[in-house]
Amino acid sequence: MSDLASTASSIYSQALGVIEQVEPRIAAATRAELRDQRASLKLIASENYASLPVLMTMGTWLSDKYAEGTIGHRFYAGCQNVDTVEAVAAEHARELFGAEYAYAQPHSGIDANLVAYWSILAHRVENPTLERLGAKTVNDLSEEDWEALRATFNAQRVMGMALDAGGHLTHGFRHNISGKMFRQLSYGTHPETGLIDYDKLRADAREFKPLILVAGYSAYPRRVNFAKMRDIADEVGATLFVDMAHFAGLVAGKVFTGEENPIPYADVVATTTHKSLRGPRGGLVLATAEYAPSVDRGCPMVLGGPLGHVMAAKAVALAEARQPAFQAYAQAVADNAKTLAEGLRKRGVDLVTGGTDNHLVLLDVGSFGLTGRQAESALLDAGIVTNRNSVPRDPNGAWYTSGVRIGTPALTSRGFGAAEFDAVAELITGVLRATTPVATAAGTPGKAKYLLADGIAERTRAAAAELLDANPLYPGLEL
Ligand code: DSN
Repeated sequence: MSDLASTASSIYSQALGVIEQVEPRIAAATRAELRDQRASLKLIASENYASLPVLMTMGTWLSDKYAEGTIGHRFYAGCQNVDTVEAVAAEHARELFGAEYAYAQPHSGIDANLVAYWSILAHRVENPTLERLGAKTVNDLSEEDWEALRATFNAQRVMGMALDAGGHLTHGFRHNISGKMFRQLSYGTHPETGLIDYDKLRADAREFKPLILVAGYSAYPRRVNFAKMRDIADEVGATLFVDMAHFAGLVAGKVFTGEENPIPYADVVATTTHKSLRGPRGGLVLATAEYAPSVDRGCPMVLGGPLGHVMAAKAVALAEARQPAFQAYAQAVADNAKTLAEGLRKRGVDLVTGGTDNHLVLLDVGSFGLTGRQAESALLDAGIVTNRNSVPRDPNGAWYTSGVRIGTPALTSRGFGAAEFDAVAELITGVLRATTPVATAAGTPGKAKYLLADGIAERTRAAAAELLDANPLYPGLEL
């Protein structure tokens, strides 16, 4: 057993023993989660396994300190250690991504996106209004001017990727506060190629004239050309905001370089830290020096008190991501996604855009006669954890869907390579072929119920166990 595994075994065994004394159900659920994660093929494109040092860093008394405000400028006394933690996390983020400014406080990806939006509104709308009216802060405005400014916020326009093309709810959709804050126009993908249609996007942007052009996705299996996005934003006077929550690890690992690296092109970039970046659950905002003062107002403008223990874990994860091994990991994530896509394609599975050049693959399961929900559930029965997802122009809507999204970051962290991912493609195809939809009482195909052929779940779990046992999660950690 390695020194780290032996230390972690001892720390976690003792800690869970202590927790057990207070609330045994929580100790049991924590142990069960490790068992479940060890025993399943985790293919959710947005999940990963943080390292033991990252996990350990989250369990400390840094959690107990209030530190609203920003480094060196807090609303509470005694924040010197949280200042250090936040400064180290921000320094690693700036160095890793080559960004002018980094803000480590956001608690999640949605929070990071909200900080980004409000900082852009502050920079583009609020600050010029204050200047025009000769006011220092919004408190100096008359009731009338304040109401006028509030109405101006709400009249701003955002253009982002359509949800069924792979965009995220926070890119201006009605089910998210971003859709209530802004008027929104979506850009989709080309009906034949499935790729972003930059010419159409440019033409639509000329008409719509957004304040903010959002680039980024959570279910688009291809790379984005951020130089083209910058050009379009400049042409219409928009701020370019990139949501790289999904692919931050590929940027950090230098798989996305040149025009595929958003940092040199965007004004503001937001990300999560727990997906391909493999850190703790949380968010991060990067910005140019021009936008930095507005981003720095994120707490308390949008965010509650920063989570010192999580910012500390972000610093540890970002330090890990600056090591050469992380570049090898990120390249393997992309290579494995190609292998997985090819393995599925050659076995007859329809893939949106025909393949991938990032970390995710989007299966269209319509040709199996299944909805995404049926496929997701059948795969789960067989120990394969995925999530259903809309495909472009999805006939089954956003709840049942026609797609399943799978990604390689987590299993690549376990050490899976080309042979393992080809075997995973075989297992997925086998389960989809062995699943039949159950008709409703009226005789029409149901969208939720399904039947899995006898024995397939057990056989798939057994085959998966061989792959998983050969690539253990937290090897040597015993509880
Ligand atoms: N939940 C993330 C994902 O799965 O893509 C985005 O919010």
